[in-house]
Amino acid sequence: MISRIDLRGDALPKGGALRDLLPRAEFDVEAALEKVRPICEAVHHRGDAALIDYAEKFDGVVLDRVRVPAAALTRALEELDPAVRAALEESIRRARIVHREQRRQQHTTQVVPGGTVTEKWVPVQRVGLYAPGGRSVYPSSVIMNAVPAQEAGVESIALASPPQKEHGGLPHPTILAACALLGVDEVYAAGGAQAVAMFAYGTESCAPANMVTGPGNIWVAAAKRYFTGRIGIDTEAGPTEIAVLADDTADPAHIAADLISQAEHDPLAAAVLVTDSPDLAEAVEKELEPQVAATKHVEDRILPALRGKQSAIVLVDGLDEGLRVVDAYGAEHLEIQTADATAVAQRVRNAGAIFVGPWAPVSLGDYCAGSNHVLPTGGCACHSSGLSVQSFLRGIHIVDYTRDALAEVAHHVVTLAEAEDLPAHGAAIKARFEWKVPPR
Ligand code: HSO
Ligand code: ZN
Repeated sequence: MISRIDLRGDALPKGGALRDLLPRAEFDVEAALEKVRPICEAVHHRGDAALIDYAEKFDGVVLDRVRVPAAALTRALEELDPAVRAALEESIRRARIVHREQRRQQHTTQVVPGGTVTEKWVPVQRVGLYAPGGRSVYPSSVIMNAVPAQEAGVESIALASPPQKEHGGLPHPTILAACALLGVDEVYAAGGAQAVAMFAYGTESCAPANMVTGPGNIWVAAAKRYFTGRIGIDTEAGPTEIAVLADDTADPAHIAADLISQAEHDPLAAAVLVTDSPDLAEAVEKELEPQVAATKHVEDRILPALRGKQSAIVLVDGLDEGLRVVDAYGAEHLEIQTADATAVAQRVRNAGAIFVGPWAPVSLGDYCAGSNHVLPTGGCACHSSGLSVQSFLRGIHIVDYTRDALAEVAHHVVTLAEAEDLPAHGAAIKARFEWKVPPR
């Protein structure tokens, strides 16, 4: 059901070649870009009318407007299953606790007497959040996007989610209910690339946003790439990934369950086990069969995900080699199921989020750990972080120097300007002192 990659002995390459040996899904955002371009242009030129046309074409619904009326949010919350409501509220509460602590204080550094640089943190003014529909209706992702934006102090937050035929052209009711719980009251029934374009350009009913975040399919990822540079984005968000680094102390039933839990998202989802224990590898493989047989979404998602070239059990000689492998892979989610997992987690360099020991499965992080579940995929964990308050803040340097403080360093500025053949830069300094500052 899942392939094996044996990297024991000399099979473990040195340096960058290791990354090429590791399994990864193909997610060709570049190819999708071609299809997305005309959609974005149509929204640019025709605004709401284009959104309404695409709702009919892609979602099969005829909308008379894209903005969701406030009454629909209230109704969705009233009709929400109380147990789901309580779970969402707990998820929100925990996410707020963690994200509130991420807020940054303004900081002033005195570089020299009379010369300071202050870093001031300013929230992005308006953010568009995207929540997918269809296969992945995740109110939890609304929480993971809205909470950091709110805790960062973003003034204006809007959300878009595809209109659903079976819900009278409104986004899915649990998405609406999550918005109501979060206090996000500006909601649009728009999906895919056209929703990203709505936020990027603005339309008659939706003001343009400075930034768009949230998971989505390949069209959403392609639209984010299309608008990069014009608006801010979080990440392009490819199919989800779980990697587990485990030794012979781990419970194979837990590992199998956790691998399946992320395979359940998508046929392109990746489930990777890295272990130095051939016995554990065998036991996990044995566990997969009955556990897969006992669950849902088997044929359409779990089996293709586990059988796909993006998933594998990777055998290594020991923990050090295992760490090299997981660092080269840079998983979105990494579980450490080894002896002294806390210490091992500290040695990991590349991962979107790390889940330590037997009692912190990825599912906990998906909903209720307090951590964020919008995380870098496709190896982007090697250079990027998951969504946080920081994602919605800009650090602005405020440079404040007195005459004496500028005078002290003026000759260096002029020298560097001359070295770069930019005499006007130097002249801007000289003009202030009638150039009496002696060149040192
Ligand atoms: N594991 C997904 C997030 C999610 N799981 C939403 C359940 N619902 C990507 O981190
Ligand atoms: Zn998940």
